[in-house]
Amino acid sequence: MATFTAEARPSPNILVTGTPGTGKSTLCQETAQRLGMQYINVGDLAKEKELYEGWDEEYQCPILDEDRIIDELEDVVREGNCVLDYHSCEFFPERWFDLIFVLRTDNTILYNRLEARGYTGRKLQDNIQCEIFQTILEEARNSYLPSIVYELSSNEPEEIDSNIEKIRSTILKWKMNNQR
Ligand code: DAT
Repeated sequence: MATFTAEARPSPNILVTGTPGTGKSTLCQETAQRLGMQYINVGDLAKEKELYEGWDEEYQCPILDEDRIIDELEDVVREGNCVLDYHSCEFFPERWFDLIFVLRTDNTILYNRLEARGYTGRKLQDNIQCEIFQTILEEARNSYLPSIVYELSSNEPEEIDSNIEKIRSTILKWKMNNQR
């Protein structure tokens, strides 16, 4: 099976990131289906393979074993054409991604979505603050070339289609610039 280096993959890898509840899974599943890409939900993968290294008492959730996640995905990502979904972005190797999309949602809308998901108290407040302070956007700009980081608004269902079109055109542009 052919493998590709970061410079040579024929189709880009994209990372869709953002605060929990901004719509990553919804957008990624639809994008993967429409654009014929491989969808990887990093949180689901960790759960499925128990890629954890402890328990966070404060947030009452497992702590991701980042090294094992990277080992697990290295070969898949090397082929290109992947769409990864995760609410953080700094621990992935920079060479994995060609394009980064950060989803953004207005606070009130996000609050309602997270409340509907059963989030309460500190967990709810912290996630809302994360969005207010643009934490994930800053993390993306600090971890990758700012020129490959795109912000996408994710408030309304109609934006799912327009965001997929934006991803499609950005991929096409990447392919034109990376033709060999
Ligand atoms: P995430 O994967 O970022 O945690 P999700 O895809 O599970 O988010 O979406 C959270 C909720 O919001 C879910 O009920 C679907 C809804 N949703 C997602 N994208 C949306 C959009 N663009 N407009 C309205 N609702 C959206």
